[in-house]
Amino acid sequence: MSLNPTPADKFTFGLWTVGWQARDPFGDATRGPLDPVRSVNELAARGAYGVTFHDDDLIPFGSDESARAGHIARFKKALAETGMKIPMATTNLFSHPVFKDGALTSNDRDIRRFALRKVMRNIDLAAELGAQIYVCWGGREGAESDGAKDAYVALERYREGFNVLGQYVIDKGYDIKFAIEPKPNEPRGDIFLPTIGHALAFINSLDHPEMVGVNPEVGHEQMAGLNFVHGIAQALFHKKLFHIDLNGQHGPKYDQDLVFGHGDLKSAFFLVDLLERYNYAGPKHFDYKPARTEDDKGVWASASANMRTYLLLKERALAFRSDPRVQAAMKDSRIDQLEIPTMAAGESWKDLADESFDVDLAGERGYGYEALDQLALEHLMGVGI
Ligand code: DIG
Ligand code: MN
Ligand code: MN
Repeated sequence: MSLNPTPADKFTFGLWTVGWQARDPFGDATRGPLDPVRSVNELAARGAYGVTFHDDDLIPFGSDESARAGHIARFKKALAETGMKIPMATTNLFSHPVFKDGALTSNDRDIRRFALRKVMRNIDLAAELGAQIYVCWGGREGAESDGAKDAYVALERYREGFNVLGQYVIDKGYDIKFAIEPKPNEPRGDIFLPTIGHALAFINSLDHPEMVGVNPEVGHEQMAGLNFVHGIAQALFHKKLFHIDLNGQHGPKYDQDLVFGHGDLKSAFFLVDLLERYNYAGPKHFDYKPARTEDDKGVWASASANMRTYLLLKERALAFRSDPRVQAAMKDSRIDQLEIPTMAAGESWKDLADESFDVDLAGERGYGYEALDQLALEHLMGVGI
């Protein structure tokens, strides 16, 4: 298996990732602005499939119509020259001070209406560039104090916003679905729809739930102390994994947006194993930040590192599952037994009565998970089989 990324691997990057100038709450930018055209060319040269963008990444906020047209034209030319795709787009509803109390859930109705106009404008551009997924990360939809926001009412406004945008896409005839990106906190003290579970429940309340899925990000679930592999399994279970943000995180702390695999590597291993086994066909999108310490050379090394790590883990996961020792260990763990329905065809609860079962004997059974986990670790470490 080749470790050189190609467009067939469907690796994509947000313009805001390699373009992050590394400004943080405690320090100024350490890198200059990055031309989106250069990002397209550099990522294409490294085997990426496409790029994604917020409206403001491509068209600086407040640009007039002619400047806007110029930015778009240059970008389109670079896409045509490289063959790079735009599978996903999204809106920046979090940088401008106008959104400091939220966008779709701001207490101020005129700001909520402005936010909807901003999203609709960029949905038009997304459709024009062929994007089929529109991500909605509500970074500012939340509060620092429970007195500031009635969360119940905020969810009503949030639902209203999604219903309006869904109707817009339907009326325009766009082939676009929405993907909600959960995050528990940062930049708000608490963000609404904080995890995959909250988002999945919320989607059921919408007018067109079939148009809305999730875009889970590795670090965001792990910031909440949750198991990302389980979260993705549930998103797949509900057929709502419309997109994914891959990166790294070292557990519950600020959002690190590390290179994919540079946080919890074992979780990344089992994530790639799950995505590949369940034939996730969407873009493998990296939403990460090159460390503030890096110069231009470091930025591009980090971009390649994301893709190389995914391919290495894919190769290791395949070796793990085809290892006869692993297959034997999984048999010992009776992993295949979980796939057998608990009830036989035609059975009902009535058939559960007076079944002979020795609870103490059953309680003595071992599952052999330690040996299986060690094999996974050794495959991850590249220990020869
Ligand atoms: C942060 O994780 C968010 C924003 O960067 C963007 O709106 C979204 C797109 O993947 N991820
Ligand atoms: Mn993040
Ligand atoms: Mn993200």
